[in-house]
Amino acid sequence: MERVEIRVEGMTCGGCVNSIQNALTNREGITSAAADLDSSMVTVEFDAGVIQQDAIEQAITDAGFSVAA
Ligand code: 9UX
Repeated sequence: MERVEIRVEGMTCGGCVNSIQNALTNREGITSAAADLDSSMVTVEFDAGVIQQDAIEQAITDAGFSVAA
């Protein structure tokens, strides 16, 4: 299991937290996603044999958020 922390722009409320977590955990290969509103960080645990970080970041942008550089 791999773990990555990604800084996300555009999370401004608890609804955003839920939608980003749901968007991520719906993806094959992602086992957990925990977004923190105060730090704007999302911690994602995933199976690197199934999904990679670029696709995780794509899922975040597909959900309407931006990934910070
Ligand atoms: Mo709350 Mo987050 O209305 O987009 S879900 S700002």
